[in-house]
Amino acid sequence: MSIQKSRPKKEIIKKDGLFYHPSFVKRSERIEILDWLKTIHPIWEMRYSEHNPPPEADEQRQLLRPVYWLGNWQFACLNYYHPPKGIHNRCVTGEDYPPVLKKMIETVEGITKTQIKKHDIPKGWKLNTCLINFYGSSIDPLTGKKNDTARVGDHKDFELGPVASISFGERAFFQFVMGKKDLKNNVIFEQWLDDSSLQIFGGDLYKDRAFHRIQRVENKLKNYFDLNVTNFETRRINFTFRYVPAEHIIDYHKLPDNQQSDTLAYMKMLAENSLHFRRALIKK
Ligand SMILES: O=C(O)CCC(=O)C(=O)O
Repeated sequence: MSIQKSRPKKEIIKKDGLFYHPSFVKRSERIEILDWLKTIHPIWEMRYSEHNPPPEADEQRQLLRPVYWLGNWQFACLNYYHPPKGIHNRCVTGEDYPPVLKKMIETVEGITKTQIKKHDIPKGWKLNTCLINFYGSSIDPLTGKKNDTARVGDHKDFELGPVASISFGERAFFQFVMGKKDLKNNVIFEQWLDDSSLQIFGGDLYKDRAFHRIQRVENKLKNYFDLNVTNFETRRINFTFRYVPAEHIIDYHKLPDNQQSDTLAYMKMLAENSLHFRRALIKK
């Protein structure tokens, strides 16, 4: 008798500090979100800039993927929001959530309050910041050669309180790891993130002490998203929702001159397709 191999069953996961629903997003919401995604123009950012050059251990490099931020934009060259010390001049006022996300995130905030311990949710916490990551392969415009960059190395999300993540497209293999990057067997939990799934994590272990990473994204469906990203084949999209206190979100024209100068080219790129960023550039 042959043993049939099957994919692991998609299951709801509930742990102290971690919640996962494999099919949280409704079909109609999925359609609406994917339609809205066609209206935005993600950008490629460089990690460093003129006034924030690479430290000795690093070098100037492009991020592995195009991104888009909602709520506020954390430009990579401004070093991202990093409390307790790195809180000023890092989060630039961004566009609002489209109605479908606004509504969905209210539900997610409600779920978070039932799944994450009260003392792990800061006062005033709300998921007012969203990073949209586009995973796939960059395509060399001259040769057509593809380079699969669908992964994220060990890192923490430093925004305070729980984060919530919604995924579309191919499955991603997600791990929580402890300690130094190259330690073997340091994985404390791993799981696949499915199309239309919701993952929430918070608290001392998964949010504060563990790092997390995406090891790989499957490439089985060969069904790529049709989006405004050139020379890139997108097979997974992830929305990560976080909390930044309103007092740490600043309008572009209030950034110090050096930071305005380092991000001006990105603001102009965004302004080409966004009224919000056009207005931000003319405001004095
Ligand atoms: O793509 C994912 O599921 C995780 C993304 C992530 O770790 C991040 O945006 O910080």
